[in-house]
Amino acid sequence: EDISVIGLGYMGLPIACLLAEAGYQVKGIDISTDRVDMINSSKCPYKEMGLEKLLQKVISTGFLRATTTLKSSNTYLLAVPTPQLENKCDLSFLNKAIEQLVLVARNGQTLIIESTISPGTSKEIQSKLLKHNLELNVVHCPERAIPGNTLFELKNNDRVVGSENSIAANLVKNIYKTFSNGQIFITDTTTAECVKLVENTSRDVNIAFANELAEICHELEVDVQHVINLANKHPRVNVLSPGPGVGGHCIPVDPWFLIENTESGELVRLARHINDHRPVVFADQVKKYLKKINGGKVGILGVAYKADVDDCRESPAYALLQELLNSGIKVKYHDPLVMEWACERLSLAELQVWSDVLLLVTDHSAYQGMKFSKFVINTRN
Ligand code: SAJ
Repeated sequence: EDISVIGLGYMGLPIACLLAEAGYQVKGIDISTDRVDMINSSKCPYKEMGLEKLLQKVISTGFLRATTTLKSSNTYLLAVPTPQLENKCDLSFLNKAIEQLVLVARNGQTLIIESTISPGTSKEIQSKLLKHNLELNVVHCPERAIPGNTLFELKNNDRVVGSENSIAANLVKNIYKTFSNGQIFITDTTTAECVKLVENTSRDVNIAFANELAEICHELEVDVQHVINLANKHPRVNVLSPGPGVGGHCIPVDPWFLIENTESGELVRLARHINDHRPVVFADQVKKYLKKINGGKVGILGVAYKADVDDCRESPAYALLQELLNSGIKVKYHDPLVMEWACERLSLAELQVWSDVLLLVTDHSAYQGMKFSKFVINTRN
C-alpha cells in the first residue's frame, strides 16, 4: 500500500521513515529539490537521534523515495509547517499543498493532517475540498513527539485520531498501529485540534509560572531554584524550571492558535507575554553588570532553543541578541551544535578570552560542570 507524505521536515521525515520501515511504499514530497536530493542519498537534513540510520535503511530497501511531484495516492499525510503570523496560524504552506492535492486526489482517498492547526481548520479544509467536488476522508492526527527524541516518542506516545467519519478514523488508527506502541484514541477533528494545542499551552503556562516565580524570588532575594526544589517535594506540586523564555516552533505559537477565535484566554495571553519578556529581563541584568565593570562584550553560550538540539527556531537567544545589539553591546557566541547563527561564532576558549561576561542561554550537556574564566550570567539557574 502506498502513502504520500507531504512535507519532509522535522516531523514529516521521521514519520515517512517509520511508515516505510513498517512496509508502506512511501513517497515523500517536498518543495525543496535540495532536500529531496539529500534524502534520496540517505543524508538527514538535520540532527535527530537515530534518524539518519533509519533513513539509510528505508532508502536502501526502496520503501521511501523522495520527490517534488505529488501523485495520486490512497493516503496523503500532510506535515507542512503552520507558523505563526500576527498571533494566528498561517495556513499558506498548507493551502499550497491542498492546491496540489486537488489536482491529483480522487474521492474516497484519505487525507491525514499532522500539521498543528487552530480549532475548526480540519472542517474548513473538508468544505474547501468539497468545493472542488472532492470527497476525502479528512483526519487530524496531531504529532506530539519531542524534538531530540522524536523517533522514540513517535513509537511510544499515545495518539489522538480526529475524524467525523468512524470508518476513516479506524483506517488511520490501523496505519499508526503499524509502528506505534502507544494507545490510539479516536475523537472528532475539532477536539483533536484542541488536544494538541492544549498540551503545549499547558506547558507554556506552567513555564510562565516558573518564570514569574523567578522574578518574585529575585525581589525577595531568595534562590528560586531552591524554592522550587523544596516545593516540588510536595506530592501534588510540580513546578517547572525558569529560563530565558520559551523557544521552539510549537510551544511559543500554539497557545495563540488555541485562542485565535475565542474571547476567553486571558491567562494564556498573559503567559505568552511573561515568557516573551524573559530575554528583556536578562538583557537588563547583563547591561547592569557591564556598566559595573565598564565592559561592552558579551559571549553567548548556547543559542539553540533548548539543550542538546541544533534547532534555533524561535530561540530566546535571538531576542537577547537583539536587546543587546540595540544597546550597542558587542556579541559573539559559542554553541557545540550550531555552527552558524546570527552573529560570529568563536571557539569556547576564544569566546572566554574575548568577552567581558558570559551569558549562558542554552544548558547543553557539554557545558555541564565546566569552569569558565569569566563571570557567567546563567539564564537557566
Ligand atoms: N523550557 C523552560 N523551562 C522548562 C521546560 C522547558 O524554560 O521547565 C523551555 C525550553 O528551554 C524550550 C521551550 O521551553 O525553550 C520548549 O521546550 P520543551 O522541551 O518543553 O518542548 P519542545 O518545544 O521541544 O516540544 C514540545 C513538546 N510538548 C510538550 O511537552 C507538551 C512535544 O511533545 C511536542 O511534540 C512539541 O512541542 C511540538 O512539536 O508540538
